[in-house]
Amino acid sequence: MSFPEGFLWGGAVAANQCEGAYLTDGKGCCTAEILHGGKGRLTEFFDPQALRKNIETPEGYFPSREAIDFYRRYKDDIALFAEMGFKVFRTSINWSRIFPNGEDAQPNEAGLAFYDSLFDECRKRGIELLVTVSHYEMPLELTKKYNGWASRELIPLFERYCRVIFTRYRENVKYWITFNEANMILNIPLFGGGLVIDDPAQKQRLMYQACHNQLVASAAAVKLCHEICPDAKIGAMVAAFTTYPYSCRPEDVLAKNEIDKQWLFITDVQARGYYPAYIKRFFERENIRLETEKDDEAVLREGTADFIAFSYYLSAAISTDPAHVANKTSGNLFGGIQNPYLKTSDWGWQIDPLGLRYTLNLLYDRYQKPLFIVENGLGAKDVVEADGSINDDYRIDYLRDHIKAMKAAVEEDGIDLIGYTPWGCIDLISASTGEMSKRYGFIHVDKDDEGNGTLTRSRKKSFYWYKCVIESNGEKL
Ligand code: BGP
Repeated sequence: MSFPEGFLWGGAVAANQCEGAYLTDGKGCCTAEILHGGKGRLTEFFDPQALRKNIETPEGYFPSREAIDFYRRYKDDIALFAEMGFKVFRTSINWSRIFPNGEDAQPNEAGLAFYDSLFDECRKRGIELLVTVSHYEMPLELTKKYNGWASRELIPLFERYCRVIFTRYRENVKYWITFNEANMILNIPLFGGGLVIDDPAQKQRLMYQACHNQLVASAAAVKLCHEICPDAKIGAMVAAFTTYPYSCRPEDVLAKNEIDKQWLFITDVQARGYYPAYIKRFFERENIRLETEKDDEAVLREGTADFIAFSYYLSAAISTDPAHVANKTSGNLFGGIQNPYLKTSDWGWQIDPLGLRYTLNLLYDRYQKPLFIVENGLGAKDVVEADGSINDDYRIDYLRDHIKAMKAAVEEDGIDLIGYTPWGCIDLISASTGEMSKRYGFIHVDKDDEGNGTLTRSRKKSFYWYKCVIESNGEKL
C-alpha cells in the first residue's frame, strides 16, 4: 500500500468563491466582492483606476456576492462530501464575517456562529478541517484605510483576528494555513495583499513591504496557533510555479533557477525563519529598503511552518532565448513558455502530471517538512446530458494521472505527503475570471457566468470515481 493509513483525501474551496451571503448576518464587504466576472476581471486586478472605481461606486455583477450560496446550503454540500468519503475539507474563514471592517471593537458573533456550525457539521460526519485564515480577501475597509498589507497596522489586526478564530475553533480545526498562495501577493496584489498600486514607480517597494508585513503576521500567527491550539498543525502555502529549462543551454538552466527563487522566496522565509541571502542581495540591487522593527527577525525565527502546503495545476518552460520567449503560454496568473511535450486545458494551462512528482521532490528536498497538496485540478467546461448526467472523463483522466504521480513520489521517492484536497470539489466561481463555466468540481452547480441558475447540485461521473479512489486509499484509480 503506497498511501499511508490516515492519508487525508478530501477537497478544497475558499469562502469568497463559494459562500456568497454578501453583507448577511453582519458581514462586511471584502476585496473579492468588488471584482466583476468574465475576462475583464483579470484586467481589473491590475488596473488601479478600475479598482478605485469599484471600491467607491460598485455597479454591475459581482460573482462572489452570491457565489454558490454555500452559506445556506453547506449542510447538503457536506453530506455530499461525506458520501464521497472525504477525510478532510479545506475551506477558509472570510475575515469580513468576523471583523466586518477589520478594526471593529468586537468580533461579529453571527459570523463566528456560522463557522461553528459549519465545522460541527463536518466533524459530525467524520471530516477533519483544514482552514485557511486568509484566502484572497480581506475587509475592504482595510484596503481603503491602509492599502492592505502595505501597512504594518495590519499585523496586530490580523493577530487579533487569529486569536479570536484559534480560540473559538480550537476543538474543531486540526490543520491551519496562514495565507493562501502567499507568493501570489507579487502577482495579484489586490487578492494577495489587499493592495491597490496607483504609482507604478512605487510598485516594487510596496509589494515587497507588503510581503514583509505579511510574513511577520504569518509567523506571529504560527506562534499564536501553537500556544492556543497545541494539538493543531499550521502550515505555509505556496502556488507552485513549476518550470523546466526550455533547453540545456546553461543560460536557460540558470533562468529556471532564478524563477524558482521568485516563487519560493516567501516559503523559504516561512519554512526556515529568515530571509535567504539571494533575496537580500536582490533588495540591495533594486534599492528596496524594507521598513522593519527590531523584533521582526525573532518573530520570523520563532514562527516557522509545521508543513508546506501548495497548489499545483500546471508547468511551463523557461528560456532566455528571444526566439522561444515569444512562444508564451498562460498559467495560474503566471505564464511561461509553451512546452511542446504537454497538452493544455481549455484555459491554456499546460497539463503535466509528472511535474507534480517533480514539485513534490523539489519542495521536500528544500524544506524537509511534511507536504500537503491543497489544490490541484482541471478547470473545464462540462456538458449536462439530456438525462442529467455529466460525463467528465477528462477530469477523471487529469486527476488519475496526478494521483499516480503523487503515489510514485510517496512510494518511490519517500516523500512525506499528508494529504490531497483537489480544488473546487464543488463547482464554484473562478478566482482569476469569476466564471462559473470554468468548473473543477465532482459536484455540478446549476449556475452560469451571468449569475442565472437554480443552484441545484448534482453528482458528476468523477464523483463516483473519486469515492472509489478514497475508499481504496488511492489503489483503485
Ligand atoms: C488558485 C487559488 C484558488 C483557485 C485556483 C484556480 O490560485 O488559490 O482560489 O481559484 O487557483 O484558479 P481559477 O479559479 O482562476 O481557475
